[in-house]
Amino acid sequence: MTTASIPWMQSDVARRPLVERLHDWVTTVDHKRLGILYVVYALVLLVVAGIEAAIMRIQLMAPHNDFVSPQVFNRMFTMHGTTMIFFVAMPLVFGFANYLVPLMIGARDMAFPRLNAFSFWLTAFGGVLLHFSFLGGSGLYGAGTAPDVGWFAYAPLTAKTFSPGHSTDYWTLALLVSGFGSIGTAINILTTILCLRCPGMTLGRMPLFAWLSLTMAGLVILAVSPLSAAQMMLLVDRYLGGHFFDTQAGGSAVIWMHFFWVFGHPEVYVLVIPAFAVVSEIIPVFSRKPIFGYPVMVAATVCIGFISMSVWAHHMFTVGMSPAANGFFVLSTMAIAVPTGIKIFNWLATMWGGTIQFRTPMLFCTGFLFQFLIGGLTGVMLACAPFDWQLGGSYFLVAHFHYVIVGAILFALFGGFYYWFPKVSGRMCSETLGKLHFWLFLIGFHLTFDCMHVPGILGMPRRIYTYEPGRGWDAWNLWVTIGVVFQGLGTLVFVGNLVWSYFEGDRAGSDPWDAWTLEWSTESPPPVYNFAALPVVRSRRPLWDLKHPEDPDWKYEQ
Ligand code: HEM
Ligand SMILES: [Cu+2]
Repeated sequence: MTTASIPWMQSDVARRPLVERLHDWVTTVDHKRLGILYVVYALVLLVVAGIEAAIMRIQLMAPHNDFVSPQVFNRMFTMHGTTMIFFVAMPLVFGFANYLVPLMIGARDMAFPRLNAFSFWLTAFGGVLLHFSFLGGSGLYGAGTAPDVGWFAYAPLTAKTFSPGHSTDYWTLALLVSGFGSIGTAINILTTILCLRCPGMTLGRMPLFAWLSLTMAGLVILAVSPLSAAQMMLLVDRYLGGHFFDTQAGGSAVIWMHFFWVFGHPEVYVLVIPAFAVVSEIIPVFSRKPIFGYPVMVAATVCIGFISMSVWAHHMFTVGMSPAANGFFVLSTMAIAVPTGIKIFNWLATMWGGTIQFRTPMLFCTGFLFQFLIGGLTGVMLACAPFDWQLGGSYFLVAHFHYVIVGAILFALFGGFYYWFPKVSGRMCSETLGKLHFWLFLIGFHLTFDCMHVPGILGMPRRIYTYEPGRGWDAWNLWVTIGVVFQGLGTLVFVGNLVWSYFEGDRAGSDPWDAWTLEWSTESPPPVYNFAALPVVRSRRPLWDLKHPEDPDWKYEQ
């Protein structure tokens, strides 16, 4: 491949001054560049939030430790959780969707390119605003630096009385601003998929990735709106004398929880559905078989999307709801395991009898399957209200959600990185470094999060600053921290791999994995306009049809 075929990357590097190239990136409205911006932004904050996690884990490594002060510890877990969800996981998911959806459905860009850019910059600004809180020392603003109210910021902790100064304002404004960005992006993804598909790309022929992005976008609109409303109410309480969440004046602290979890629960599906999307593209290609049960996969996902809107109060079993309400949320939560199980079976059925190639993307997807199963099972355990009363406030819960968020979502997205990096950069990632990354991360993940279940069962609460020796927690906590070291090393290898491969990797060509979806029909990286002539599609695997005119899919589908 010549440099001339990679117009906006390599020829730029050769000719134009740095300032101009930066200017191009800052003012871009191209969905591919915005996708890259999201992902790079997320990776930077992944390192920041990872350092915050490491600080917490050093503090908890041994009993009676005083590596940081209790106040700093509270700030660390607040900043870690908030950053990871809103400024790492969400941007990663949006970055993947931004880059891939138009290419996969045969479109030249998103429906609203300028809204797309605006949304990215809102998200980016939100993260910067949140981190500026570190600079707001007591000398400058009266009190407080980084927020210390937890990523869910329960009332009345966020009231002026308990959170004087501006740390909580940074938290709420950052989420308000980035929330508007998320809603903008979701509207864009939704409109793009519904209106900009190329000729022949019916809804039933879209790659599963596009279907799942559509579901994710719908959930973002439904979930982030109540979150934004809650942030505005909080601002009214803090600045305009409102009492929405002030129990002393007739407000309700529980209503904040409802608002937060009506967002918070679907949010975890906003993150996990794109992970499903990535896995649904990778597993067929590396098993050399079409996805098993396409219509069922679509139905199960949409079903998960709907059910996930009706389970939020499983985060509130200990609030004192009526038995009937608790019962409803127990059952609806467990119901979600049914479509989820169907999806797992279908991925396995896709692998079954296939010629499986364990390249790095496939390795990460295999890790995903196994770990998502376990995380789902501890979820069903927590969905039993009496079990939740015992362990909901403990380290067991922390183990559950990290199992799904790291073990499933991050693993799938890592797989996605290795799968689509050749498309984005024109270069192959190093397999050796990729496998090293996989094994380091796998060992680190299991050391950290398997071990975390045990002190939870033994009674270790979440969000504690330190603990007494002799409760059976000590050794487990040490192992948990040792696991973090492996995950950190794995992340370094990953970032190193991306940088090295970008400059030194083998040329990828347009279709290095012999794949089937439209993004692989363009050059790597794709030209600004994506497709010189819009493709025409007759089946779910348009590239297979092109490569195998003697045995095309459209003969069999429908
Ligand atoms: C079959 C699937 C799942 C079930 C049945 C399930 C069930 C639950 C339940 C009942 C809780 C509440 C525990 C409590 O607050 O005391 C919970 C917490 C949580 N789950 Fe899951 N879960 C599932 C999958 C997931 C997935 C896929 C994710 C992430 C993408 C996730 C992330 C979380 C998080 C972040 C929390 C804790 C939030 C917090 O308190 O900070 N779960 N889960
Ligand atoms: Cu939930």
